[in-house]
Amino acid sequence: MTDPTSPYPPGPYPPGFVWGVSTSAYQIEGAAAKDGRGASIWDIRCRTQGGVVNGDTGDVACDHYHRMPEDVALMKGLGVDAYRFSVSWPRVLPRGKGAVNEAGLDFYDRLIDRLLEAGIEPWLCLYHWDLPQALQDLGGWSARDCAGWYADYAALCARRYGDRVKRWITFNEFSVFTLFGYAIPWAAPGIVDRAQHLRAIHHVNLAHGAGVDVLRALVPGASIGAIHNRQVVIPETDTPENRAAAALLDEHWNLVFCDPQILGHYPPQTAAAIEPYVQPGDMARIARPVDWFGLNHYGPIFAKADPARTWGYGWGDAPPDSPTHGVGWAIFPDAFRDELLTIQRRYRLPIVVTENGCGGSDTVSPDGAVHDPHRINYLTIYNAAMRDAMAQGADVQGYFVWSLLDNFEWGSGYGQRFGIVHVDFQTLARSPKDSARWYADLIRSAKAQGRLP
Ligand code: PSG
Repeated sequence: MTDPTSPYPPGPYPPGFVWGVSTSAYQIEGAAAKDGRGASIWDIRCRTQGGVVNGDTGDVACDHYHRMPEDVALMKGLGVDAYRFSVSWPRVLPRGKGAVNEAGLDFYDRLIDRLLEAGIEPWLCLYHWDLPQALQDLGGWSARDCAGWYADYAALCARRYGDRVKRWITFNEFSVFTLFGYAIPWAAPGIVDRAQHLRAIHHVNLAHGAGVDVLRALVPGASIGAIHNRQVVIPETDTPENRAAAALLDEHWNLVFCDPQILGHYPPQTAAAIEPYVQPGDMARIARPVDWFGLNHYGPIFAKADPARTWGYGWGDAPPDSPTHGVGWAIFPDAFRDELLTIQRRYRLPIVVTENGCGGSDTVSPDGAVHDPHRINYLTIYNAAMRDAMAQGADVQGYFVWSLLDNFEWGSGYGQRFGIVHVDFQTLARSPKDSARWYADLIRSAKAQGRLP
């Protein structure tokens, strides 16, 4: 159904629509011990028995640290407008605070300059999960001081890069790294503790608010966003226990960051539980105005009651008849359209889709190419769903594919490939998949349609 009053009728993408690709530091850079980089909680997680499938690590990853010029050239070939990357906190501040690492800072200078030369706008994310281990040793996000350490790190980056970088992101996927880091141990630091989980939620929210203030003060003309993963939470089967499980997971997954940051309050169940850690004035410190809402979306998630788990819920399975990704995530584009419309109505901010993509186990064919029709299909139907949402009034201003390159897929190691460019992890050779050519074509035709005759 098209809303005739919508500013974005179906058809051309709106002028200025940003097409991009996303990556994150630990997943692609490698060079983990190079040029003075400190250890992050993920370096430690990778060395913990059972932390990552296969014992894979990000020590080498895509070796982007040494192959950055080639990767920027690949992006230029795709015709993207923008590149979202993250800065590795322990690369620029090896102990998390105090002495800076000039060689680390210099790497991002070179990356930013290269991008600008190629006509690609840098979108800088300050935190994509790689907390310096030295700060974890002081309590990490469950320590209230961590918000201050984060603000100092944000100020360092703002002063260094703010002359060239205008698009800033405080955090990537707050709920994934807090829930999986502190309650369901699928990510670093792998702690299982309700109180530490609640404290981490609140302190990360405080860090976000402090980060927004720092960026506003130090970067003239900054456009600041935060990135939220949101997926509708569906009870695996419709029982009262599973409904209760889904309601609490919905708070932890979809609401405990967006609501305080944008609406100024915690959702009901969390508000009661988190109260002991909230000090007077905190809610105002958290709810600092941002310029746009970053959405990472893949598919719906399913919840079931699981009394053995920290919060009494666990991950359920997608219905047996539903199509899934290689990673097992349900393919359900209507939920993406609905999510965009929900965000528009609830938070009233411009939206940028900062991640959307499809995992699998792509291989190089005898003809030397990587054929990934499943990914092209996924991206096609998700783009159509996004345009539907735009036609119905969602103010979507950009779209970034996750990911430019196959990379270190956290706890799944290198087995799950999300790239539109294939990486051979033996030789580190890059080869664009069919989906890369498809994406370049989409960008070209979207821009051509947007042009006046
Ligand atoms: C996203 C969504 C779910 C779990 C993990 C992520 N989910 O729906 O259960 S992580 C997210 C992240 C990026 C990853 C990418 C693919 O920001 O670093 O590589 O998605 O997992």
